[in-house]
Amino acid sequence: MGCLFGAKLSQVAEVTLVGHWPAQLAALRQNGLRFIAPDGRSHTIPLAATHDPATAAPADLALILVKSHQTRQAAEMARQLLAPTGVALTLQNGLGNLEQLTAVLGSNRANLGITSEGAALLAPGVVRHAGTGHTTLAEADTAVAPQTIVELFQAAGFATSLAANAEGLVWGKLAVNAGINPLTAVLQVPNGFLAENAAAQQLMMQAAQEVAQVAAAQNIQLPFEAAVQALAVAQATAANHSSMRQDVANGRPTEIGAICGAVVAAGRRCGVPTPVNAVLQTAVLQAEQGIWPDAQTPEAILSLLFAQIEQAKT
Ligand code: KPL
Repeated sequence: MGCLFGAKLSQVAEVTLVGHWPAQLAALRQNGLRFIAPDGRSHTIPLAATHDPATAAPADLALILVKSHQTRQAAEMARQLLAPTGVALTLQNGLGNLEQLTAVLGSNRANLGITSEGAALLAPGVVRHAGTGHTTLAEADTAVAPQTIVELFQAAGFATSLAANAEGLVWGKLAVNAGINPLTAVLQVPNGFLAENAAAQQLMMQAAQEVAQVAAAQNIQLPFEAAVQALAVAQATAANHSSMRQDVANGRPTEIGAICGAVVAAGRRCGVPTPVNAVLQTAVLQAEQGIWPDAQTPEAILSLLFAQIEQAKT
């Protein structure tokens, strides 16, 4: 996602990609970024890339697109590269990212949004814009006005708007991610499978619905009906491989803790049972460690998950 946003924003702003992965930094420095558009056409974009945040200072905007377990470190890097009036914006999945940015930068220098843009890194320095989506930023009283960032994103070609209900936005995206990401990771299927297979669809919608119940118990209003939206996103991104599926396939830690883990913890705090999210969390943790049996068919894995959920309810 960092490469996608960096590539498109570089048409309208000065952009530096900041990261730690040596192969990616080397490829970007040597060859630039190869950008493959949704229609399959590709071109190369020269982009500055560094591991040292100080070389990107002083920046007006730090777009935070790391995995949620790297947010704290990214916040420290943002502190080094931002101008005193610069703002960090998280478009990450999961709960708790804005809080971590705010702890380091202060509330008038951190904001959040959500995006349904899809991207896949095919190789170091090669990104595919897998599907166009919509980006929504929260209204906030920050040093750089959210509207200014909306206009920047729009100029770069991202459909972007502002919304007042920041918590609703995050919990809405959380519901979609809890519905789609763990199941695609455990079943190793593209998002569209969850819309086509009746059992998978049922489980996806139950997981999203649980998130909505936990949100409702905290008086957080979702901007849509969670289960319906999860289905709509699975259909709209049918050919995509979710970020969590890509993480499991590549042996990387996933964001399950900030997604289902955060839902289970919040559910416990407000007395809402979350057996579906709890079972999906365990299943993804097992998949991360390669314990989940690859040889099983999606149908067999789904039956097992349903049985585990029934057990978790008792
Ligand atoms: O946010 C996503 C992700 O993969 O992390 C969705 C919306 C599920 C798209 O794949």
